[in-house]
Amino acid sequence: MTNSSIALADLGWSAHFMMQVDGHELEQFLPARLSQIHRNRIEALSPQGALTLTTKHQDSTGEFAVGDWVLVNPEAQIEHRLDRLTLLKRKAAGVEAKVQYIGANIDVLFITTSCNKDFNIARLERYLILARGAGIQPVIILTKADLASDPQDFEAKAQKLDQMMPILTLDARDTTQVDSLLDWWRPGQTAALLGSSGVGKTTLLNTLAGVEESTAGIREDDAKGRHTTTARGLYAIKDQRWLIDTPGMRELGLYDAATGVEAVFADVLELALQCKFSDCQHDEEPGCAIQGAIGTGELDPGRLKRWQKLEREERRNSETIAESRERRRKFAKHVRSVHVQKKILDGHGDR
Ligand SMILES: Nc1nc2c(ncn2[C@@H]2O[C@H](COP(=O)(O)OP(=O)(O)OP(=O)(O)O)[C@@H](O)[C@H]2O)c(=O)[nH]1
Ligand SMILES: [Mg+2]
Repeated sequence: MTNSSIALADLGWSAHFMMQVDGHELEQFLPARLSQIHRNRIEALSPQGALTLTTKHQDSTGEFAVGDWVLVNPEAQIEHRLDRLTLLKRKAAGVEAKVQYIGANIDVLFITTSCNKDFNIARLERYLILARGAGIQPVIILTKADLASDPQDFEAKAQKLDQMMPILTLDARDTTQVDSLLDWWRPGQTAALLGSSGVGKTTLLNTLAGVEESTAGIREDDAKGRHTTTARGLYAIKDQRWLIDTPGMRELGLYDAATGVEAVFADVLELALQCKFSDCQHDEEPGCAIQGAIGTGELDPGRLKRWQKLEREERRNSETIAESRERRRKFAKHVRSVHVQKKILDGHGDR
């Protein structure tokens, strides 16, 4: 093995990426992993050290995600992005129907919340849908256990979502406790931290990596953070592990998440299959297995409501994003045809 191939493996390079590149390309281009995306430039890590890249032609930096593998040409431009193993995406915050990439080529998602007012089952379900939909192993991290009188209560509530779910309850500043994250994340793998502002994502990164990314105190009354981290970034952790820190999320809009919803609400879906009518609305129809399970206390009525809400939202977001993509595509086609017509009228057209 050459030095550079060792460095590539250290960065998380694997057979999945190697198979996409031929020898000729490797002579011409340098593989690199994106570590920060800005409006006009992209930071990356490579066997030749840190690089600042630009995109080719009209490619927007928004097409790329932290964690992506790319081939870089000698002009320090991104020649080509390699197919991703996994991609975390959401509906961008705000009214516009757009997709936002959270990170790519992630193996483990550390869904982070605190043992305080930030803890919210509906929000945890959303994060789990995101992870399951993307085929990424979720691990729930409950921080600030040192400040709570009843951290086990929070843990028990989270465990109800899935009996098999790994849950780590800890003080994010304590190195020994935080080392338990390493059990879920092998060398060469990439994990990402997701959660609201102030829950301790950057504190976990600092404790794990020994780096000093800035953190800040939260408001005491509602436990809300101050949005200290402003950009997603990929960082090296011990033994060739990689960690993506993200800014706190105010909202997590679902997009293209139908399989995630199905996986997280498998218990409800299984009951729905047993309803007498295939188009049962789980309201007051006779023979409704879901209402039956609510009646016996087997199913929490809140969970039915959350499932119905998420299903509606997922469908609406996916439809509006598909529609606005189609609108943009038609508009771009129109602009191109106007451009061609103008060229012909000006006498510059192909003859
Ligand atoms: N006591 C205690 N304090 C913690 C713990 N985790 C984080 N904190 C504190 O909580 C505050 C917010 O932590 P950050 O790491 O900045 O939170 P964040 O999730 O990165 O927030 P954003 O960057 O805004 O998304 C800091 O003052 C941390 O020291 C914990 O487990 N116990
Ligand atoms: Mg932070």
